[in-house]
Amino acid sequence: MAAHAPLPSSPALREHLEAARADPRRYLDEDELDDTVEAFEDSDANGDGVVTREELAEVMDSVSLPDDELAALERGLAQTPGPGVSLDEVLVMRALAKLETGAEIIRRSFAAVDTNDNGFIEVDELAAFMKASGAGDVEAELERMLATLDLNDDGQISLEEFLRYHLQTRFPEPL
Ligand SMILES: [Ca+2]
Ligand SMILES: [Ca+2]
Repeated sequence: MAAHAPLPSSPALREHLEAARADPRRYLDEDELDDTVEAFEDSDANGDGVVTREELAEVMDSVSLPDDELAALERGLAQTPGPGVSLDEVLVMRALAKLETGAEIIRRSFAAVDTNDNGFIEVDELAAFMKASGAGDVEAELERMLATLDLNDDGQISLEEFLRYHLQTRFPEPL
């Protein structure tokens, strides 16, 4: 059994990635949205609503774009057919990258609690984690966590359950 399957196989992540493709704005907060729009407008030298490879190369000589914004523009150019990318396409790339980064952080948090590395957070692992993080009433906390995260009621938390919960709570306008 693949204890830590690659993230793209997660149905929860896939659902969010699809939702982000359909409506990237709900995955970006106001600052991220502003930054992406600004980087796009800075790069669109002739103002025709499309950033081409040539325009991006040119702007990079004079302006230093933030890493995330540059990555979104480059990924958009790489993955979109045609001579350039639109703002909507770049917003999708920015939202996908945010989701992928978020999912990887969630996966690492899961792995840190899954100390026997079997792909599930069992009750004793959860209890140990809560004691270490200074939870007062461990029993009550355990019950609360399991009620929230253990969707299939098998008494342990799978990576999929963990991802589903945290992706849902992490984004400004979750599904
Ligand atoms: Ca475990
Ligand atoms: Ca479960």
